[in-house]
Amino acid sequence: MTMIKTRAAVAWEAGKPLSIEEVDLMPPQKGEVLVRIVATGVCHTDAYTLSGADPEGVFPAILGHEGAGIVEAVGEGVTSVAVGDHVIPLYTPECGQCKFCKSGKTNLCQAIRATQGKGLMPDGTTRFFKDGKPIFHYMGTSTFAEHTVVPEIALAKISKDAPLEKVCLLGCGVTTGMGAVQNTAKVQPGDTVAVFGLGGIGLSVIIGAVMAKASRIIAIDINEDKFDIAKKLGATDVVNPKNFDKPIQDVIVEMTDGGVDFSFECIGNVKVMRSALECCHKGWGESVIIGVAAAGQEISTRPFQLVTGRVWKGSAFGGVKGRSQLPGIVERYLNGEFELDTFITHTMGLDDINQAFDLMHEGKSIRTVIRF
Ligand code: NAD
Ligand code: AHE
Ligand code: ZN
Ligand code: ZN
Repeated sequence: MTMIKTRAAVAWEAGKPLSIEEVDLMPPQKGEVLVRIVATGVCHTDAYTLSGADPEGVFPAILGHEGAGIVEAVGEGVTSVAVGDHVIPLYTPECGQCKFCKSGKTNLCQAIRATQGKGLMPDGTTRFFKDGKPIFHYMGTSTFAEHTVVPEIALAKISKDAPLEKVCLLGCGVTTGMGAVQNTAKVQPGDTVAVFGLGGIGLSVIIGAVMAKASRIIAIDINEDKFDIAKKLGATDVVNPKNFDKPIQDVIVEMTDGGVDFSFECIGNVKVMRSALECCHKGWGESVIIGVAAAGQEISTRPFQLVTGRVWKGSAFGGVKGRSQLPGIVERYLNGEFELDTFITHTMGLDDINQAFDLMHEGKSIRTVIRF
């Protein structure tokens, strides 16, 4: 098999719009798979990396990590997926062999994390080229391309009944929010929850909290346009911190007779991370950081907050082990246990992808799905 031509949105440099162009893609090498991407969501993390704030951001690169597609070819030695299989690329792979996978304590497989963070395939090279010059991969997935090459261990094989233009959102946003509630926090029936930031991630925390039968779900955002959708998904209270002349943590502590059982930061703002911790109940409240903050940003609080029983945690991809657990989450979607349509506020072609970033920055979209 020779190089194929494919269409991709190339991030040539930080802070610049993506450029839609034809690029060359090498065939999948040993342990790799060629996937035709059918649809991809646009997550805030793509915008974060494009902004230049990501210490692992390398350019030129093909961004995108919330996709779904169909296997078109497999490299030597690939046995777990075959041509025609429907797959979701995983930025958190699952090798099953590394210390992290074997620990049973984390989903953070480290088998290929070092090369992935440098925008390279596990052998230290790229598959994408333009005029003979390499273009970096992103999060091991690069879903802003009609075709991409992904390591076998970074593919979840899913049901062919699942609509790829919807379940692509399970490649990041929805799985992350739901999983943070179910796997990281382990919210129990009757627990109270506060969610900071009502984008794709925060709204997915809400659906996770509803599924966990939380008794109260307080949704917080400075953009009140997000409140209707939060209530539709099951938020019991909506709060705009700008409407108060005291810290938002004090407001929530008063609303909940001492604080919530669990809070989730879904913005990437270190000041809000502090509020999210400090609105937790003394003695047992737990706060989960999901938002990604730029290099150089640091969190702070009085250690007394932790001494007196609050717990600070973080969650990546909702603690979900992609290969073994994501197919089951797709089945739960197909069984009607949760919906995805409400998240998809916009759908467009790859040519318009910069508009998807604009809509996100303007606070007008939850998720834009790019359909190839
Ligand atoms: P988004 O831009 O769609 O949503 C962010 C929301 O936060 C918006 O509604 C915005 O109005 C709100 N907001 C901004 N500043 C605020 C403030 N000061 N107080 C209250 N609300 C505020 O983003 P998203 O795609 O939902 O992603 C959210 C965050 O989660 C990002 O930092 C992203 O990088 C991160 N993320 C992390 C993981 C993970 O695995 N840990 C996965 C996906 C996304
Ligand atoms: N390169 C970034 C890492 C940002 C980050 O924390 N990424 C999340 C996923 S965000 C998906 O939208 C993650 O999975 N982290 C675990 C990991 O190993 O990267 C930075 O800021 O350095
Ligand atoms: Zn994401
Ligand atoms: Zn592993």
